[in-house]
Amino acid sequence: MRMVFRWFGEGNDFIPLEHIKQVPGVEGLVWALHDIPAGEAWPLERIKEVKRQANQYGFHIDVVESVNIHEDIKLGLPSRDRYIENYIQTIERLAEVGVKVICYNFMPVFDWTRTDLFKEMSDGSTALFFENAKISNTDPMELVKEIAENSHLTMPGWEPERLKHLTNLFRQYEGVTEEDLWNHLQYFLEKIIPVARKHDIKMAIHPDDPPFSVFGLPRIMTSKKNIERFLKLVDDRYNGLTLCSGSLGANLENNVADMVRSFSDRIHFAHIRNVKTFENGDFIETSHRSEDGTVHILDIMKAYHDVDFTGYARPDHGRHIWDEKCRPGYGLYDRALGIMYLWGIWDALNKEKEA
Ligand SMILES: [Mn+2]
Repeated sequence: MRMVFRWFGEGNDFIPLEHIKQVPGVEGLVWALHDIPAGEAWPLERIKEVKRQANQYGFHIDVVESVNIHEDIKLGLPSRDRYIENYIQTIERLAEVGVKVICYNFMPVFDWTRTDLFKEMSDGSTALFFENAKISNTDPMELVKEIAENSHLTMPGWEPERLKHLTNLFRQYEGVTEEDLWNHLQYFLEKIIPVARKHDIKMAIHPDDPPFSVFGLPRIMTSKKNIERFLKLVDDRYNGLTLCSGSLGANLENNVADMVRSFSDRIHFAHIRNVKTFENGDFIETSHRSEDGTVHILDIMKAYHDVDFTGYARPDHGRHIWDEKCRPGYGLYDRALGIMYLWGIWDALNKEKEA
């Protein structure tokens, strides 16, 4: 397991690299050029600049999250070929600086959805929260406004420029079924995966967050059965997964530890976090500790250990604790605590194996 830490870039993250350096066992930064709109090729000079910044602190930049996919690709419009060309160019440039894994997702319109970014918990900490009933009663425009006003910094997947056209986007998705989305994903993969293979970059799709339809939009990366189907669309190791325990875990029917064992040779990036799911479909993000949520982090780590996982892993999100001013879900403190929990399990399992 190679521990990495998401960092949103110079001037775009509250956390200095000096502080990330002090978290035990973090070897690399998970990064992206968040200001480049989806569909445009990333400039090589900008990529190299991030590499220089990271290398100064001894971090590698092996993992990129995310190179976002233009909506026209997801919609299967004729203009998609131009955006796929740009995507290929970005892959080639990332290969030039030694990037190994690209995380991306194929969710229509929204990267992820929550109804409350700072929901207070009983201990006074706050965390990202999803309230089912609120989603059914909220106009997506309202939610976008709320998120934009409360997130402190621009959130990936919720860029104001793109979401200005929300009404239009929703109209474009009218009549687009899950089967259509599968077809559009396959079209994309058939163009991209040979390029990724040639450059030794593993493509790692992130599951849908949450793993069910929101605002009536189609969603497909939601379950074990659907992940199996995904892996067969292009049956190549370079067509792989970012297995996110918190996203998949928001549906209690998903057994993430079982998925780790089933898909181990295709998991290139592990997102590890816990959520507490309620019977009415609501869920809140919790600490990493197994007993704080409904996702069995301990079982999941045991599964990764049993399959000799050598890929990259990061604590996915954290709560907001100790009055930290931070991006929702991306404070330093709770993610650092999460890392220590993950290392604690991992080291104990290593010791057990040696004995
Ligand atoms: Mn994730």
